Amino acid sequence: MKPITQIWPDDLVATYRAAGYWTGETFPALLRDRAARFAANTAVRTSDVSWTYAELDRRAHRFASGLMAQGFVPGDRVLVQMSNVPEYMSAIFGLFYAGLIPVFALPAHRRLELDHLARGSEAKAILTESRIAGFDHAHLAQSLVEDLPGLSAALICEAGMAGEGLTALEAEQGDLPPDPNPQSVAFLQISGGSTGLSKLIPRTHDDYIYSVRESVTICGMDERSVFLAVLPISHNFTMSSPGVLGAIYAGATTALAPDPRPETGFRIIKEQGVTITGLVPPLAVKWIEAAERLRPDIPTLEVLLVGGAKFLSESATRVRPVLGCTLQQVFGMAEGLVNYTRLDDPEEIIVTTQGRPISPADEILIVDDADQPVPEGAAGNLLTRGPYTIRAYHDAPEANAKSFTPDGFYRTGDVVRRLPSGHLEVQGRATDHINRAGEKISAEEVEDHLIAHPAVLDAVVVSMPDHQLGERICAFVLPVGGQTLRAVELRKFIREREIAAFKVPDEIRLVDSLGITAVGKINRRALRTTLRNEYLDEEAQA
Ligand code: AMP
Ligand code: DBH
Repeated sequence: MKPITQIWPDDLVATYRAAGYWTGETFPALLRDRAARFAANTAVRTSDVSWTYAELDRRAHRFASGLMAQGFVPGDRVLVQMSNVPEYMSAIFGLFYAGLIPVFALPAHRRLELDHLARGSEAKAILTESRIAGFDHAHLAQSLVEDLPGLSAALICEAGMAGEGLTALEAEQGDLPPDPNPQSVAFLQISGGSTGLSKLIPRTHDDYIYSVRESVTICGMDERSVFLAVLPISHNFTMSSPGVLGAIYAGATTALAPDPRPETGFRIIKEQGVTITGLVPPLAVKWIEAAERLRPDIPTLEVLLVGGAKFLSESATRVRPVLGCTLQQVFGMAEGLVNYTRLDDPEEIIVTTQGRPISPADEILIVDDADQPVPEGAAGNLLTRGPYTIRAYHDAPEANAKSFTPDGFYRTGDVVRRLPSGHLEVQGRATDHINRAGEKISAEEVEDHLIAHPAVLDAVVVSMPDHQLGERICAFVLPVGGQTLRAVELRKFIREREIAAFKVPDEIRLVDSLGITAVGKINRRALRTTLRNEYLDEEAQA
């Protein structure tokens, strides 16, 4: 097995420790400590489950013991594909207690993505639910175990068992391994990916817990808070900004939304006294529109975080008057850097910016395409380095050479402008991914799927503005000469490739030419821009 590491230069490690950013806390120690301090507080609550911290600790311990009894040893990687169910919380802490390394997949992922993540992380097992949103994940997990030599077990959480879905995998609480080194990798997050398939993001106990701890303070959470997880629970936003791990850090309660509809959200907020939640912009707009109609009774809601994609100020200004809570914009990335507007920022800043970094040690560079700083206040490429931003993806030398500068700055791919107050305004991005309602999709990955069709000579995938989603996926497809090809047929072909549904193009345009002969791989970037602009001009004239 390739070791999974994340290494900062020695002098920075010393600085981050001395400054108190890295405190040596680890995830297993965190839950143990909270279970001792807040034993009787409610950790997780849904309509049919209510677990105290003591109960969550007990369940995590039993699950860890079950994993150890099955022969898993510290350092083994486990692909986790779960939805917003209470068992998710006992599962991930059970993995931490057993010293295993979770690899976080999304519920929307299908065979192709799971295969890629399992191989890349050398996962020994996949942990999933028997069904999520009607899809048979148990079957898929079993067939991956059959096909992948290193993947030896499908661990299935039975769906709809009122919190008892993992019971069959548990064992009597036995001894657990010693706590890990805080600088070791706690888990692998996944990148939205601008080139090809997702990359693996190793996050350490020290670095991640720092970002979670500061997020708790910045978002005003404490043990009386009730956090509602609406977006997929394993997404970095829902996990850490301040998310379900922030709730654990604070000794607060996590409530779980089975679906993201505003009606569901409003009901749970009322029933559970939710104080804080997070949404992507298109959902936030839906919630605002629904609230105008339904006038929900949600006085406990204090903070609504919105992030994952740009939240337009026209919508942002409606949050406080309509939902009666403070908007907190959050601009983050699974690779690290997270920016928040502060709860006491002037309303003007809250509605027009995407916040400022968590840490005084977050270094921000805004540069032109030659990596030279742009004048203060001008838009440029955002590069960053700091106490919770990774230095490298796992086992990806080529991607690392592109995504990091020689002195360790991460190239975010985002184009931003900085205000004198330090707040950032996201202007757009320099890389070719599509941000479809907060889901990041690599243009190149979708192009590769299209080109795999025998009647497709070439394809170019671009983002198009979309009133509801923010952006949608548009594919320009050049058929092989003389072949007839229909968009519906191609769409069906893509679906059958067993990829996440959010990657299937929303629009397929068959063209006679892609504008340039012999496209090759030389300048697809320029081609994407040209095609997109031509299309937008045509639309504007129509
Ligand atoms: P990922 O690398 O998949 O975690 O996605 C992170 C990316 O999402 C960022 O680099 C931005 O492109 C985008 N993003 C996240 N939050 C915001 C936001 N509030 N406004 C604009 N873009 C955002
Ligand atoms: O989009 C993201 O990846 C994101 C958004 C908000 C994120 O990782 C985060 C907050 O932590």
